Amino acid sequence: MTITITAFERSPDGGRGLARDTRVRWALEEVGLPYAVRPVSFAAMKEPAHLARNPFGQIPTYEDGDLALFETGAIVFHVAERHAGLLPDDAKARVRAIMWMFAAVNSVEPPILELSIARIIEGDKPWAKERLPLVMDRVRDRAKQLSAYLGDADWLDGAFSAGDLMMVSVLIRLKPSGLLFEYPNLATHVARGEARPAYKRAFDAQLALNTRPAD
Ligand code: GTB
Repeated sequence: MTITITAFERSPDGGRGLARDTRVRWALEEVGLPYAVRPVSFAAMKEPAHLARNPFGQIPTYEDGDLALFETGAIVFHVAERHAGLLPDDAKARVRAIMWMFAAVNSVEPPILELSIARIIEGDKPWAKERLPLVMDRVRDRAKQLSAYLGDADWLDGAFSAGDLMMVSVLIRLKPSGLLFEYPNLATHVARGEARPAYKRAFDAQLALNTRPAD
């Protein structure tokens, strides 16, 4: 059975790694699982066929036989649990890696998402100029804490894990605002993730989908 994921037919970033299918592709590449991609348009995402895969009408989704999943944290966890390479064998290290996956989506991603919304969607609102610095400060609070924790370590808890994969995927979204580069060790953490061959394959596949000629 081939794993099939959904991705933007045309991603707003032109397929440069910011959309969340990148992290699922990356996880699949890390463990060496082949997968197919079903591109979906913004309109198709809100139609019944896709809502049956994800009730929130979003990408990415994951299908393997009769199993259909949404939420990147759950998808990456599912892949990591079943295939070697993303979770340590030691029970305590394993649950710490899972803790970092949750930290990425639950503690670090929310303010970063707020920043993207404030810059892209609310940028032309009359109150945007007043709100943006507040949102940026909330991102800085989290980034500062994470940066202090990471210090000069290569990865969050010893060897590379799904925790790093999720955290790097979340931090990447701080690149367009430049905020990531205020924290050199976080920027290095992201660069270390991006340098992994599996990440490069995931990135290249997403870019290829978005730069293909129109049908
Ligand atoms: N919590 C969910 C998960 O982790 O799976 C969130 C999924 C989600 O936000 N999906 C977005 C989506 O489908 C795509 S990734 N949006 C369409 C909609 O809601 O109608 C968010 C995203 C989109 C585009 C860029 N970009 O181009 O820069 C970056 C991130």
